[in-house]
Amino acid sequence: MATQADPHADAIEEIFTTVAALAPDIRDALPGRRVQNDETNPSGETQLAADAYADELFLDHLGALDSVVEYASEERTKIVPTDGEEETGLSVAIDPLDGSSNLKSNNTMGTIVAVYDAPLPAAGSDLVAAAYVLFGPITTMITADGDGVTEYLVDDGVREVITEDVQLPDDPSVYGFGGRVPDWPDDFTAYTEDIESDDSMKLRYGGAMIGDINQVLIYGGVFAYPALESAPNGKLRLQFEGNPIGFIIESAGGRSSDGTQSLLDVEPNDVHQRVPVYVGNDELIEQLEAALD
Ligand code: FDP
Repeated sequence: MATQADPHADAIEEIFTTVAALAPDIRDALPGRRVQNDETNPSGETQLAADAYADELFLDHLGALDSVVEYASEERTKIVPTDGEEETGLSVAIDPLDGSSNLKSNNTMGTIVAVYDAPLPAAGSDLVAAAYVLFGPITTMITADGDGVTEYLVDDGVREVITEDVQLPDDPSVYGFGGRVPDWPDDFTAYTEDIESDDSMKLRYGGAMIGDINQVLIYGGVFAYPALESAPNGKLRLQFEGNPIGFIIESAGGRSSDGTQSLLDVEPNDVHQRVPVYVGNDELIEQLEAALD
């Protein structure tokens, strides 16, 4: 995994500060933007007015930073070159509103940010930082900069540290698996039955990856959006979801996998490519890779 290179420390801080500062704007914009746009996103999913609004807002603000040379978003087809410093600039890939189908039912959603020291599409090993904002009952932000994972409260757009050096607890207790159960491959189904038969584990699935990931980070456990019979690469996207979440979970002492290798080792070939995502406590992902072998 990449570690934070000193030359990028200020740039990473500037990107994190910008993302946190926009959180109140995003939250304030949600009530009037729960309706569907006439558009679909590049993955063919229905786009809400809130998705499009958040994407424009992040492009305007992150694209204006000297430290950013490329902006890519789950909501737009093409990578946008920005006016940052060619020599030192970083590439930002963002899921502006992960889990936005939860907006209608007023459940958790979030923003995911991946910061790569390479042109997009980039490998997880090119990540220098990743973060997410969680719009739950309160707004929190998790950051990983190669030097540890930190949880913040975001109050009025400003970060206040809640927990430094966040680590997955050693005694995992939650699991959440996406996709329709009849669409799961048999080997994955067998794995889920093993997890379910462990009476220390509880099902917690909210349908917004970022909320489900945060539970794994706080309580320990396993999250999967698996390869499906109908979609062997699953649903989630490598640049915007798999890589940054893999980076954060591995930075917090856990493990990530696409079924056979770390998500951070998956070869990038397209900015919107999908990847099966399995993350959680080390032993649970080891058990999963053995089950899928
Ligand atoms: P959404 O479509 O609401 O944006 O990546 C997209 C995502 O949500 C994830 O946040 C979530 O884990 C997954 O899709 C949910 O998919 P299912 O509806 O298939 O459960």
